[in-house]
Amino acid sequence: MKKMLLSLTLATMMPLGGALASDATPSAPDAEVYFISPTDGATVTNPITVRFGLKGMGIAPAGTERENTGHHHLLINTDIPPLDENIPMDDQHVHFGGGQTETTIKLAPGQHTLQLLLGDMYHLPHDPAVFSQKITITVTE
Ligand SMILES: [Cu+2]
Repeated sequence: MKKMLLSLTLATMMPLGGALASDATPSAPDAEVYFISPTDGATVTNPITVRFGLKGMGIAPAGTERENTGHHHLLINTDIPPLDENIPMDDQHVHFGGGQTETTIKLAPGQHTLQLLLGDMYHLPHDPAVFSQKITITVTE
């Protein structure tokens, strides 16, 4: 029991995620990312125009070092990836490293989820991470 208490104390004293906190780019305290369109629960047809909204921070292309900026990532039918790693780059994690604030996608008919996650110049989520609500849309054709 004594040993357990000791390790608990040590764990508490360790700066949990300390390395992450120092490596990650800080986000602005009031930063908010959201979908301008489509909206949660929307029924849409292909091609789907997705517009990204951002408050409290600015957009900068990947590789640009500027305080309180980042670029959008569109997560399609997936959850938020590990926040201490570079955001994956694949069909479900689409990067907008050019600083784009909208895109046009095609999805199979049915239900899909979309979520936005802001990444810094290295494609790493900020600390704290800035991500949107996960929305569900229905594609009819
Ligand atoms: Cu990126």
